[in-house]
Amino acid sequence: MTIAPLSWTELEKLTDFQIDPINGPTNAQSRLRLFGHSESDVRVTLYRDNHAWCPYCQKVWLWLEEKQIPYQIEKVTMFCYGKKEDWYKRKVPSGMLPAIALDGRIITESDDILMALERVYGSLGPGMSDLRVIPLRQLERLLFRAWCAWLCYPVNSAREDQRNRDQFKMVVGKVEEALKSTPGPYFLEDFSTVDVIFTPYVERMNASLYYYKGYSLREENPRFSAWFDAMESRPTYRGTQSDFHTHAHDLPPQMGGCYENGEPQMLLNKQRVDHGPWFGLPDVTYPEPETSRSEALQRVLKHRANIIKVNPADNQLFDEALRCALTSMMTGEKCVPPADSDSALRYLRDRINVPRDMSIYAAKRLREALEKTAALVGDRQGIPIPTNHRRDQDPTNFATRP
Ligand SMILES: N[C@@H](CCC(=O)N[C@@H](CS)C(=O)NCC(=O)O)C(=O)O
Repeated sequence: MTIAPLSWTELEKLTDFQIDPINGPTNAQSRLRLFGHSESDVRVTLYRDNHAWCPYCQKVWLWLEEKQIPYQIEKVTMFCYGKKEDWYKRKVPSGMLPAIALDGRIITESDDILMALERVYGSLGPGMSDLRVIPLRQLERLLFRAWCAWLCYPVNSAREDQRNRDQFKMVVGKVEEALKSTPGPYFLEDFSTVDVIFTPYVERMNASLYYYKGYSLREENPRFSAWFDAMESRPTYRGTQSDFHTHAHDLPPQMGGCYENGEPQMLLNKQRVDHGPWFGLPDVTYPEPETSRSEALQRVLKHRANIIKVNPADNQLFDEALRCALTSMMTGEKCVPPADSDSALRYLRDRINVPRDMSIYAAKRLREALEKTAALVGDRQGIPIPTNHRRDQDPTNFATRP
């Protein structure tokens, strides 16, 4: 059946999605986390990026969430998204993230931050300087370097690409061995700081190698696969988790380029991450929550004025097209958008950022609805996502610092 787009007021009635940003599960929108404590217990401020993209910020964020330390959050713009805030440069002249203020003292460098936090709050399992942890921290850096060597440099031949792949897989083999040496899915007997340290880049490796090299880290390595599954059983990790689309397009400006190898599997993977279907990609395996659609709707409703303003299409045309996509997402019925709105709908499809905007399944639902609705009127893509900056995502166009 085909139906007419619902009005904004009618759409508002279809969602009651709510989170408790202060004491509820981990999420990217929080500015204060108390875990049942009172505000006077807050001794830590975490300065992290607006887009929940920065991997070193994710490391500190996840640690604070796991330890349930009361803290507040200040969001800062990364260079590739827009202008770094002057107030932050006065605190941290390099502008680098993350930083924390601990009892008013600024600390930078994610490892130093974790060590300083350990001194005050105790460690998460064995600490950063523990003899079991140090070699695993070194292994994480080895894996990181092998990943960069494969992903971030152009090669002259398929043989060179294969050599970099072999080198990366050799280090992955070492990580698999490390994971195999304990009975459970984590690096040590129990979940610990080591898992936190591996998380940000392993998540980015999984996404970027799938997209740029046709290699599925999570599917091709049984211990990694079990580790990812175990991580996804933790609400803390779920709250910080991103999706393949976000990482595939956030990484190039930050890493100074990501290079495709053009192999058939890579081309298939890229097509799927960019154009769907997004369900079934190995970026998530836990079951979809029942609230994914109402979460996506609630997030769009909250930011709809800015979403419409930054879209290159005419505001009225896109307003109607967007309501069509949301109507279809919520009712399951086809809703034909105005003619020529296909590229505008796909512009938004390509700019949903996980977890900044919404959780991974909510984003899949919204991408799917935007794509299906766009396909009813045409096959024009949106303006391509830039690869050397992401000022199309400049936070000043969306939310401003209170
Ligand atoms: N070694 C540092 C690295 C931090 C780092 O590279 N941060 C990047 C973001 S992931 C940054 O702040 N870049 C400046 C910017 O993009 O604004 C750490 O562990 O904290």
